[in-house]
Amino acid sequence: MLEDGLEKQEILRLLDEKLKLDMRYDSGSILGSMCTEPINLGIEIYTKYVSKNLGDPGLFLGTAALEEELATEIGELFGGKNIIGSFTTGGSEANLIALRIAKKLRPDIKKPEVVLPISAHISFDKAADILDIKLRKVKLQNDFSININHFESLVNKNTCGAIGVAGTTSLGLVDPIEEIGEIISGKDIFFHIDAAFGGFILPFLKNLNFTTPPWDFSVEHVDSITADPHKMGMGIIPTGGIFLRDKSILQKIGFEIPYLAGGISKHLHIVGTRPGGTIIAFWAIIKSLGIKGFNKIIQKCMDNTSYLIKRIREIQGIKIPAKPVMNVVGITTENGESVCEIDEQLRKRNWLTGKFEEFNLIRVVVMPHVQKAHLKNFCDDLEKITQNL
Ligand code: 0PR
Repeated sequence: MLEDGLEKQEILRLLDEKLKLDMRYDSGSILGSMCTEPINLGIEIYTKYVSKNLGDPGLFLGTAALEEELATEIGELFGGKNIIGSFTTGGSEANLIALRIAKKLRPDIKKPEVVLPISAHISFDKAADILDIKLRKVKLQNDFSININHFESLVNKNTCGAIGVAGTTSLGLVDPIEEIGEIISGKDIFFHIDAAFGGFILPFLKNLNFTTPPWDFSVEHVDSITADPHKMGMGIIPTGGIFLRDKSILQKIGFEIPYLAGGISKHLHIVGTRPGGTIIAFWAIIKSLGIKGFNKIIQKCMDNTSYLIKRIREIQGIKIPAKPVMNVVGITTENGESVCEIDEQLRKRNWLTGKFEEFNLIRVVVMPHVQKAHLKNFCDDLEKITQNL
């Protein structure tokens, strides 16, 4: 540490220099991220309220009430009524909270198990490791949809939780939530939906008349949903969210913190100190965009997604492994050869997509920062690469 502090100008100069290494969303190269640039109003509001701490909600009663209001509003967007919810550091924390709930609600099970598709996000492996839960992974079929019979066969007397994904990390697909609901019906199994990515796109796709399978609280068996503002919600990093149908869960298994300056409080979170600014910013983002604003953003992403799909279908040697439901597009080889060489060549040309070796696919996420011109350049390069393989 320096003896004397630096002048602001010098600090800004140093940071500019050091952060040159970082990529920018607007560079056009980032085609594999699920995050994007938040809208300006969100950034402004976040900076204004940066010191609010919901780890001690009694000190920030206004912010706490605003969080409640926002969660109810989002619960309604997700087909529920009087939904309670809370904002997290992201989807991983929300999924960890959900698995903890599943385990805690079934103290009678000595060796708890959770059934989930193999395509579920790695955060469930982390959560299971921390909570000592055994994961039972459901196989996928050739078209990357889950094998529902396999799902059913994995449910047993030790199953405390079932997971469905609405917007898979690799392909943006939506699991058959109603069918999973039927399988676990009447079995006292907690049913959690991971819509970390899909949560803030599926309701708007429905408005825009895209085909969207049922995935939310409108399916009666669904107990909780993860949905992240910092993905398609255009929110500030970090903002994730967990939404619950049953209000009594917080009282039943929340952690009680007795010594807070603002007074006793109960929460389901892993973190203690918790940003209020990101939540206030998301409240403002939702108010500012409204349904129409979100529809517009999603329409643009889907137009670009259609363009990308069309171009990929015209390129020999590669294909789309599964029909995209949302703005996530997989690319795989026509003859089943590894995508690693294509991925390497793309990286050499500064294209930053995602590679999923277990499914042999390259993933493009057509986020709001992705422009059609970027996709055109990307596809032109992809064409050259595949021609020379
Ligand atoms: N659930 C799903 C379905 C996800 O796709 C993710 C993250 C999570 C949960 C966990 O969310 P947090 O990362 O907020 O804890 N999916 C992205 C992924 O793994 C995360 C990501 C984001 C990766 C931006 C790269 C990136 O540039 O692809």
